[in-house]
Amino acid sequence: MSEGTAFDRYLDARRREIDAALDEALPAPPACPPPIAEAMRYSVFAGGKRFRPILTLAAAEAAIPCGPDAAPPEDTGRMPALAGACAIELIHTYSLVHDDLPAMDDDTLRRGRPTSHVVFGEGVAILAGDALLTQAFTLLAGSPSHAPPGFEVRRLRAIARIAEAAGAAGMVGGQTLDLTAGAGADRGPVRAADDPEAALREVHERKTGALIRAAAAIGAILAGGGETAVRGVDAYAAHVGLAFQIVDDILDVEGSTAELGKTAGKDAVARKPTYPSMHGLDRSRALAADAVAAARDALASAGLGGRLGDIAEWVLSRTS
Ligand code: GRG
Repeated sequence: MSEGTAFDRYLDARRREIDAALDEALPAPPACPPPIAEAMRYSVFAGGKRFRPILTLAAAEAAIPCGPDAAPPEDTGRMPALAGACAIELIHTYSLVHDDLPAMDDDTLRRGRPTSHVVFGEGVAILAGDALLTQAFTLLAGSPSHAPPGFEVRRLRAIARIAEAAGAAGMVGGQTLDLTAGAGADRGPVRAADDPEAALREVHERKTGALIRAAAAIGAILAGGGETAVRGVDAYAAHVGLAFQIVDDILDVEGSTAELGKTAGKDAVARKPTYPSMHGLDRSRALAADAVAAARDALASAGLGGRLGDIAEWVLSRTS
């Protein structure tokens, strides 16, 4: 008999599905030189939680219309959503590889292993990040091979959403704010230069929140969900993204390097503004719980069910 809760088994099943699809999605020699294939695989299969791709699949499952008018099996959106989920994880992994570089956060431990540049050298680590980002769009553009009618519009919408979330308006922009913090007012937050709390929120919304929101939204889009479902999932994920980041800040204070698989306590050493540094730990925990409650409200307003509520609670209780 399998152990754990039904939700634990759900997470395990989705992880297995995602890992198998990632294995197929990564390039291998002779299509590419062995060192780049090895560096890409090293970081993708280093033991991440797969939170974002699981969110994509759960959003697809919640948004797929099912009832008397349910779409035929080949048009359920499950396979396209799996490709989207893998694309999101490839982009997330690229961002971690680049974030750890000496020019950025200069870290030596990630997902419990030496970082990519420590193992392969800085040049190959930069290229591995570049190749992971590019591979994500190769995957999105090419899958599934037999697209159902009307799917091309969904595919393009998902590609546009992911590109915006990953690029200068989203994750790259947030990382830029983080990197240049304190370098002068003209380099600071775009929307809230004179309000430290709003400025912190803006960094998080761009650096972490945008990709989490996109992960959920493209699940609903690729699955063929209606506008109410897509908007509901998007609103839900905005709150979940905030909760995820607040918990990340708390874990950086309370977690151990062994448990997190990355260097703990870095925010305080770098004197970065975080939720705990601005609000204290207790208030930060309450703010994360408020964000999860708001996420649940968004689901209820859009009439969405499935595993999305459990995923929001997982974000709150996670320890790594
Ligand atoms: C280099 C363009 C560029 C962006 C980097 C991801 C990122 C932006 C910075 C990482 C710094 C950081 C710790 C951000 C907080 C949130 C975050 C992305 C945590 C790591 O994600 P998890 O916990 O990691 O989902 P796993 O390993 O489980 O996938």
